[in-house]
Amino acid sequence: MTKTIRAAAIIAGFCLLLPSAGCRYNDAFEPNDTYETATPVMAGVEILATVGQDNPDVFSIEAPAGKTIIFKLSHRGHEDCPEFTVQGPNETTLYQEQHGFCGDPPWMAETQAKGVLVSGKRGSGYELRIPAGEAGKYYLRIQERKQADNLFSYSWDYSLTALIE
Ligand SMILES: [Ca+2]
Repeated sequence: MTKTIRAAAIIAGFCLLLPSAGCRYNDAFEPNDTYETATPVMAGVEILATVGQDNPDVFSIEAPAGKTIIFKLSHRGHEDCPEFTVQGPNETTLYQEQHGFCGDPPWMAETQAKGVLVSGKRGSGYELRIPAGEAGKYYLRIQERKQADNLFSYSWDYSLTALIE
């Protein structure tokens, strides 16, 4: 075992024991916590990312009018507890889930524009289908839900693929 591999293994072990150390939160797309700093995604290109509590991830995609944007997310590890928000052009909220704890199922929508379809559940991935009423930028915001009793911040490793059909 080389020194580098040994050091990486020690850090990985430390992160498992102490997730609050922040090591879970490093993905290639930070900072992307706000709509202004959203990570642009290309249709059909898979993104591998990690969202942490108090560290939301925002992605944007350009869509022409009349198409449907499909966000597909799948579980890759850690705590699968996402809360989704979708915003369209002109800061229109098209979908917003109720805030709550991870253990508060079912996660109901607070806002759901006409034609928006959301399916999936913990462990099996999620799919959000968003009709693009007008051309422009659409945003997906992912927030990790809290647990009622967690001492340390949780995070979720996921993959995201956006499609335009
Ligand atoms: Ca983030």
